[in-house]
Amino acid sequence: MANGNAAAAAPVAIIMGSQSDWPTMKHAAETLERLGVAYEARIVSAHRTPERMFDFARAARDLGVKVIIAGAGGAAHLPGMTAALTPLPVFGVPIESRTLKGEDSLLSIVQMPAGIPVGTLAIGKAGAVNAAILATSVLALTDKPLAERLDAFRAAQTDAVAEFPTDED
Ligand code: RP5
Repeated sequence: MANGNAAAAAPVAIIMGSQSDWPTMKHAAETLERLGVAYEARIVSAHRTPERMFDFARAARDLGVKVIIAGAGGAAHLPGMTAALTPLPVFGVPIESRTLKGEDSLLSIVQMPAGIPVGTLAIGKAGAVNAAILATSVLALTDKPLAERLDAFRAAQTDAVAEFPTDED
């Protein structure tokens, strides 16, 4: 379920540009764990480890990866470059940068030229969580037990919303 070096790749790959992205991207990992979706998380920097990015992206489909979640901040090239190297669906998570609060990350990821799509999520934790749910939705198209777990996840979320507000946190 979590990180591992199994021979066959997990269906979801979570990649990020830096260790500093993990506090955000771990929310994607935790959401996949709640949904019972196997993943592998690794640091792949478009700028600092470009060869690692090329190797990962070119091999991903043949290894059995189905969906890639890519988090990056600042001049966030990782999701777009990864999408350029593989036909797998890539969901980009803009990391909330210190200087520009993630608006730099968001615009870097979302403004892809026509022909190479990156499904771009919200800045920060919400984007990481939703990337995981979206990846699960893709996998659930061809996995009935997973579709049932996703339905249960969504129903539990609905049930957890009180109808009336209280003063308690
Ligand atoms: C990007 O640069 C990473 O995705 C990260 O969000 C940002 C800053 O990286 P560090 O300087 O913290 O390693 O490539």
